[in-house]
Order: sequence, then C-alpha cells, then structure tokens
Amino acid sequence: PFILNVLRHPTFLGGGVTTRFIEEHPELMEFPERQNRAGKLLNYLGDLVVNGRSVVGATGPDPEPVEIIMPSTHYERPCEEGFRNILTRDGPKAFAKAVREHRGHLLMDTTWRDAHQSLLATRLRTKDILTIAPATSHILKGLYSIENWGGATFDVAMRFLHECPWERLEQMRELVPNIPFQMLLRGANAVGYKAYPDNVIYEFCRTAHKYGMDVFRVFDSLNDMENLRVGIDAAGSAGGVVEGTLCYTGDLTNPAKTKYTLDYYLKLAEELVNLGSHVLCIKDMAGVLKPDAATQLVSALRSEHPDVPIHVHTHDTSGLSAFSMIAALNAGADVVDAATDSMSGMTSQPSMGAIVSHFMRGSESLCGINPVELNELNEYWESTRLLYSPFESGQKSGSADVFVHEIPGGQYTNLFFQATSLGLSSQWRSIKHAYAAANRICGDIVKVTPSSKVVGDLAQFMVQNHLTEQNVYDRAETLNFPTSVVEYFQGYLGTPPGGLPEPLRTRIVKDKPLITGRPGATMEPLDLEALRLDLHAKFSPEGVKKNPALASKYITDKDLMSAAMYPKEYEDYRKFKEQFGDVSKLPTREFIAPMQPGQEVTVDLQKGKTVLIKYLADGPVDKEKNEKQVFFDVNGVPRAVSIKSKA
Ligand code: 3PY
Ligand code: ZN
Repeated sequence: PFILNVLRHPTFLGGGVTTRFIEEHPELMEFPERQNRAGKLLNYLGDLVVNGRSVVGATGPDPEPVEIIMPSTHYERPCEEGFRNILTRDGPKAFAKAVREHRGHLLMDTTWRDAHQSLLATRLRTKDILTIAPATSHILKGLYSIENWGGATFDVAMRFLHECPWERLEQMRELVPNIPFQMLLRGANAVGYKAYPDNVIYEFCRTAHKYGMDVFRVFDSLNDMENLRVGIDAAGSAGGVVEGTLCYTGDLTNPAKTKYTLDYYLKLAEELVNLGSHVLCIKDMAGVLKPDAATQLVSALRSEHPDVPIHVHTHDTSGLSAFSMIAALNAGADVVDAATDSMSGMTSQPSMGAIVSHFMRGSESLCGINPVELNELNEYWESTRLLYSPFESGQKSGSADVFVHEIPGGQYTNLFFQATSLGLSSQWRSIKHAYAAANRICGDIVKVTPSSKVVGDLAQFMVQNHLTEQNVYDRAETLNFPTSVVEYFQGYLGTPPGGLPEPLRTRIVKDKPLITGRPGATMEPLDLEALRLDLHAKFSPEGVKKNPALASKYITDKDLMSAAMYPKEYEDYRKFKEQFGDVSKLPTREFIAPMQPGQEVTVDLQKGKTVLIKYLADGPVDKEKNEKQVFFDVNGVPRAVSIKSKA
C-alpha cells in the first residue's frame, strides 16, 4: 500500500519529488484499514455459538423470535416541525420563553434513556432506536424534548453494547432534527460516578452540544451547589439549554420531616436560577413526590419564578406518578416526563398514553400529541421490548414502600434483581430495610447516582455482615466499610445539606485525608493532547500510529471524551471492535443469543452493502488448542472461523 500511495500522490504525479518527499507527506504512511467487517462479525457470532452470550451480560432466557410491529405510515424523511427550530434559530433563552408561553402541556419522552435504564439495565441498542426514529420525529413533534443520552447510557453503550455513545447521538440527530434532545449530566461527575477535572466537564459538554445535544439536565447527587455550579456553567457555555435541577427527597407533606422543606427547595431553586439555569427541574429520582407535594412545590416555584419554565421528573415505583405529574401540570409546571406506555410504569416513568389521554378534550389534545399515533409507537416498543427479555428484572408490581426506603428507580431494579436472583425471598426485604438505615447513617441524604451507590453499598454491606444500624455506629472504627462509603465520608462526592455527620465521619475516615470544598476544585486539568497521543499510539492504524502529527485525524474529540470519562471501558471497547467489528450492525436477537444451525441474519454493513450470514454448524473441539471451528455461509460463500473455547 505504501508504494501505491506514493504512485498516486499528486506531488509524485506532478514530478516534484524531492528526497524529503516522504518526510513532508506523512499521509503516505496511511494505509486503508483492511476491510474484513463481515469476517469480524463471524468471530462475534461464532463466539456466541461456542461460549454462549456472556459477552453482553444478559441473564434471563434467550429472546423468542419477535415480529416487530411498525407504525402504519412509513416516514421517508424526518419531520421538520418542532421546538428545536426555535432553539437553533434563537438560542436557549428564546427557547425557554417559547416554552413558558406555550399554551397546553408539554412532555419529555424518556423511552430512549431513563425508561430502559430503569427497566432493562440500560441495554437498549442504537439500532432499535434508529428503526423507530423517523416515525418518532413525526408523531412526537409536539414534545418539549426526547431524553436520549447521558446518565448510565454512556458507559453501558461501551461496556456492554460495544457501541460508541457519540455515534448513537449523531445518528439519532440525523433522523430526528426537529425535537430537542436532552441528556442527564451528573454535575461535576458528568456521566461518571466521581468528580472529573473541570476541563473535562467543560470539554465534555462542548462536545455533546457539538454533536447534537440540546438540553442538559444538570443535577448533583447531594444537591451540592458547588458541584452544580460547574455543571451548569459547562452546559451553558457550551451553548446548551440548562435545566438546573433540584433533587427531591423526603416528603413535603409531612410536617414531622424538617430537613427537606419547602424553604429548602425554594432556596435551592433561587440559586439555580441565579447561576443561569434556563429551566428549573424537579428531579424525583425515586418517585416519592406525592401529588399534594407536587402541587405545593410547583405552585411555590411558579409564583417565585414566573418566567422560568418548570420541568418535573419522576418514577412510577409506587404507582402514584401519573397522578403526581398531572398535579404538577395543573399547578403550573410546563413540562413533565413520561415514557411510551409499554416502557412505562414500575421503576420507569408514568405512561405517556395515560397522561395524553387525561388531557384530551374531545378530539383536542392539550399535550399536542395524537393518542392514536402515539399508540403506534407504543406497539413498536411493546414488540421490541420482547427482544430484551434477558434484561428484565423480574419485578412484577409497583410498591409503595418506596416512600420509606427512597431507592431511586434505576437502582431499585438493579438491587431487586441482585437480591431476588440469590433465590432468598427475604433478601430483598432486608436490603430495603438496610437501605433506609444506611440513608440515616449517611445523614439522610439525596440518593441518586453516585450518592445512591454509597447508600446501596452500605446497605449491602450491612446485610452481608448482619449489621444493625446500631452496630454500625458502635463498631464504626473497626468495620471494613466499602471504599465508596469511606470516600463519601472523606468528602469525595461533596457536602450534603447539614454536612457529613459527625462523630461518625471521623470514626470512619480515621487518618485518611478529608476533602474540603468541591472535590474537583483541587484536581489538575487532564492533559487531553497527551491522552490523544497515547490513544493514537495504541489504536490508530499500524501505518500511522508512530506519526504523532496524524493523531488528531484518527483520535477525534469524541474518542478523547470517551477515554477521559471511562479510560478502561474505552480501551476495551476499541479492542473489542478490532476483534469483532461493529456489532451495533447486528439485529438485537443475534447480538444477544447464539444463532441456531440453519438460521440466517441480514446485516447492513453500510448503505448499499448488505451481507446475508447463515450459521451452518460447529465442529468438534480441538483439544490441543481448546478451539472450535464454526461454519457459516456468507452471501453464499462458505466461511469458517476458529473460536477459542472459554469453557
Ligand atoms: C443517573 O444518574 O443515571 C440517573 O438516572 C439518576 O436518576
Ligand atoms: Zn430518573
């Protein structure tokens, strides 16, 4: 390829070759990557046949064959009408103003983010989103936004789906140009579980906005204003709409609860608005915002901030959430969150169909969404969800004890699954009790990623070690607490309202350092150019990786941000892709479960390049090499791959 590159080079063709020709033209060392995309996918499919589907972390039974139900209208092109036009034309302030002035109720659809994070362990694949994206662009053109990125979707995309989260964002953007996209940003923790240096947070928001993100819901897991400030400033200076967020916990309607009062929330909201939030968000991550509390809180915020849109988020864990969202809208909230019916309920958001139906006045839809068309999206998701059966948690109903333990939606499903899969029916009950106790031990805090992980880890530690709440206090100095708990007490997540509880703090932390002030404030900036060179040397094509001048051509700002957030996961993702190719192209069933002999799958490798892969059979184990041959037929041509057995 090098000789070919030289022969094709314009300078060479023009006869202007000097002895420094090669040095002056590093691109001569760039060789096209060997295209063996179908072959790599055979490695993946073969690996599933030989080793089962452990690669994707699925646990339930294999999905049955499913007939995917598509909407009755085929939409060739995306819709052009929607709130995003105001945003791109006139910016976030004009967008906020239009939202305030809008007559009728607005919704955000969480199906592409929180709903599957809460119900299906965040495993929804890009392919299944893109299939329904054109129809969504039309049917949901009246939405305030679609929540489709951030939260846990970023790391799960790389870790388990072997997809690039940025490609997902760009592809969704292409198919849905008209509806604002919304992401969940964990303040100074971005889309991670810990604080990052400030330059990473700013660069992350800038990159997200550049590739299509519009609205940034910025929260902090302790409602710590210093952490919030960084996230809000980063999202705002990136050009995004900032939803400054107060995380709701406790119970406003209970006069005996004196920590998280109306005054507490009003003060928080005031600060969020002063920091430059375009929209105020009430984030009820556990689903404990009762209808009367929603009315009180929204009414008070509405009268204090008449010009600021209010957006309310909840989870349906108790079963009350649609009622609460209707109460919020009636009290003057501009937007509430809901999910496609078949992806709603329990630990997910309330059903969009239910809320839209509630607000029908004859044939007029006060939410701006046609319920008949909406149901067509619901049918798509109802059938598509069946493909994800291995990731279902097994939870069968909602439960009002969430008002006691306050476990947030996504974590609830996770803990439920872990507890019940042990086969001990009492385990789940113990975890819920311990979670409430762990919350008190931590100082009665807001529980949401990552503070919810601290409380969850402490709860599990207590259950495993048969510790009561009193035991923890009595033996704090000698217990070997999980790292997350110790770091929380050191101050690594920030400061909860009322401070970290003493004397427990001192007794747990002992001689470890205490973090005062914002954890990220003392971090050195991450040297992004050094990171780029490092990734270039590791992952760029052989012919160019030794030439640092070509680093930015091969390692993009998107790659950099993935690696800055999740260094190990990013590297694993790249190595996986080198070995197995772009598995995001596989249909979900074949991605999750081994093919059966005779089964065929069509894969669109790129526009106009489709391969038909048929799995034929696997051979005997080669005992010496611990390998198996797996036989396929690709577009009619027999192919065999050798797969190492992990047994
Ligand atoms: C997340 O941080 O991922 C959440 O969904 C919090 O509610
Ligand atoms: Zn949520």
